[in-house]
Amino acid sequence: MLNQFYPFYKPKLNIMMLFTRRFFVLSIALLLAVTASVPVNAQQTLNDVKKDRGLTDNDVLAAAKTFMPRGGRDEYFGFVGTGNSGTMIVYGLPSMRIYKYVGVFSPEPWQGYGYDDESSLLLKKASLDDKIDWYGDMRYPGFSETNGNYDGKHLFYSDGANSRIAMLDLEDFETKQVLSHPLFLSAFPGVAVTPNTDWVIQTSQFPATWDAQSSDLKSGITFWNFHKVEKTTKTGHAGRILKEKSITLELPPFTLGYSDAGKFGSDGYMVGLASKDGKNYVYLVDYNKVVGMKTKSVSNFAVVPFANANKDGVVAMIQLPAKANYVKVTPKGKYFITVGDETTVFDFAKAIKALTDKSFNGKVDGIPTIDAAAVKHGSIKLGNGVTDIAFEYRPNIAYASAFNDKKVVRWNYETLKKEGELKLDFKPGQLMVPQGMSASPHSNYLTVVDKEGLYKNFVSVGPIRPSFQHLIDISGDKMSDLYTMSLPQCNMYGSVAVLRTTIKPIIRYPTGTNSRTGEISPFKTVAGKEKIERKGNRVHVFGTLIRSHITPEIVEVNQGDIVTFHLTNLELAEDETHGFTIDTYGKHGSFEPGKTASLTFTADREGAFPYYCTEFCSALHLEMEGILLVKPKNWKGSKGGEITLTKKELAEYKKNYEDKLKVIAQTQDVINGVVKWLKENHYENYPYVKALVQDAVAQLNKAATPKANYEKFAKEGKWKDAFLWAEQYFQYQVKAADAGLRAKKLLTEKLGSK
Ligand SMILES: [Cu+2]
Repeated sequence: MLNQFYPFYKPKLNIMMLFTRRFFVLSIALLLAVTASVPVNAQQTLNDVKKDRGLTDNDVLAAAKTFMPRGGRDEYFGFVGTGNSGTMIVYGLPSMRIYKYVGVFSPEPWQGYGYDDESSLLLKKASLDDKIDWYGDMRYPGFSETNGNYDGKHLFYSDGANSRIAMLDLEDFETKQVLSHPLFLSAFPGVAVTPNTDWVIQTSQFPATWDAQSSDLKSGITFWNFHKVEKTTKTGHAGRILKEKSITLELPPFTLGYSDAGKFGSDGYMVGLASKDGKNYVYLVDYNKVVGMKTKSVSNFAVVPFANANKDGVVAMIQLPAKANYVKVTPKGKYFITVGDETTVFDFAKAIKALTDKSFNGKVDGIPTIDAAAVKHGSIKLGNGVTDIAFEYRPNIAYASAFNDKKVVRWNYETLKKEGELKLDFKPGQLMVPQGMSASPHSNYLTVVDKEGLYKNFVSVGPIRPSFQHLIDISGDKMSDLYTMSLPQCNMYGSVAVLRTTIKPIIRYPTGTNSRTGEISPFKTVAGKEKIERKGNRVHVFGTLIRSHITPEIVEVNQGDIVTFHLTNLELAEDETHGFTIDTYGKHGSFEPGKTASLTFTADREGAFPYYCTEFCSALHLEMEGILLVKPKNWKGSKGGEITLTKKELAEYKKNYEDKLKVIAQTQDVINGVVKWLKENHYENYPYVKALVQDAVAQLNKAATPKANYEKFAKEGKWKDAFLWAEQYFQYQVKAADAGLRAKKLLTEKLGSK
């Protein structure tokens, strides 16, 4: 019908629909044929496999320790920042399976992050020039805490390259906030979180100017104020960083490094690394005092001037004998440990007392210094090239990675004695024990970063290689290297992990949710309310997505119109995400069940542009398509009117129509049979089956209009139109039958498993 009015539109919809189903059947057949042609070994015993593959008992033991049987669940969720990629990897321990990449500082097309309007706005707001920064430098994540323990709610990241801070909600594993730092041009790519997540601490890295008015180089520590329950939304708690309540402590120009917050007895204090003129320090800050001090506004941000803070003795430096890579606070807050070839354990209480009593022995760049010897618990040489430490659940036990010695050392920071070591065949870097930076380190596992990926058993994938990390079993006296995980698109540094059961992710959004705000979108659209609104050259399409249909199927606009597709995924079922793209228009969205998102673009090219679902969602997934018709500028339309069909053509259409009615009747019999069976077996008692049946009914409800149309055109003797509408009706019927049959299959399984 359309091609009569738009000669530039090539009709493909109905023909394609028939073709794609055949194609689907064909590909399944091909797949089966290929599978069948793979040579299959005879039944093997474990010993056969060991012999065939040259595996030792230790190899098999290591495999058994990390193997996740079907239906099994990992004990921990691990989170790794990908460095320059600006995304985060979610993986499981001990299986080391990657579950998800989440866009944080960079656009990520799979979830439409930085592509749909909602997430583009979030990223644009955090950019200095209203453009999206296309990369990041994210190294050390911070977990939200309650009483010093990871509470599984939020993750925080600092972007060292573009001075941004991000907050993720683990309810749906999405980024909710990205803020641009108003003062720092250079930020350290890690954060520290205080024991109740009142403050997320981000420091500057290289000294820089803060505003155009001043050429003074400065450094600083920002205490981002975090509210756990900023607003109650449909989906839950929705904590937020509040910029207007955040404070920066101004410092003289030092290069700042890794920092950590005190706990329990040292709660209210933080420590961090600083260096200047070849000298190395650990600094101590009484932040409870800082956040209560008088501030001045710089670039609309509250700043505590250094002069004020120094006068009140809230900051001090302790000089270190050599460069340190990290400073970490022990789980119960008793010590802070600076990590390097000389690893030094400082007594937190003594350091606090020295700061409070102003027991200083000098000054560096105006900052008072505390004598290291007076506040030191002791120091230990753990190896050559000591890079990092991690704490575990046994009291006072920590691990250290000795890069040059290729070993991990187990040691006691109370007694300052080594307790064991594991020789490795690679140079170990950063370390992580699940919940290791919280008050309750948990696990029998230690992960070790390997930057080099040079081992004999890795295939070469070109000059740039993935990052690697090893999983080490630390449960017994004898440690063992269990598994090597590759992390693609990642230059890995630090990571965190938490007990999986601490995190309670949602399954679907309440229908119409803007996932970035947690609120119901004003563009939410429900079934039957789909519409296209036009005001001048501004076009809003309010559409819906449900297996296996995109409504509306045809959108007509004029060249130059500004068009927004507001789409809502109506699925009630689990894991029924639909993707959406318009061919060659550079737009992609991901629509998880219940989500509403918008895609805006200027329709600047004329033609017929198919749009379709990009996420495989059912056997009829390929039929989730429609077409955007962009009418050329100055298009006047054709002369119009029905093209006259010859008698023979008309007779052919009549026959096609009548044949189609027979197929429709047969399909209806199938549907009726399925419905009868489902009712007899009380499908309504099984929520997931019930959701599938609701989806099927929704498809059938859509079929009322095509039915009225084909009956009307048949009465008028317009057999071509009658046939095309009957075909349309059949499409809905097939989709309903598909959902119904899946419901039947699922219910059969459920009944069988009883
Ligand atoms: Cu789909």
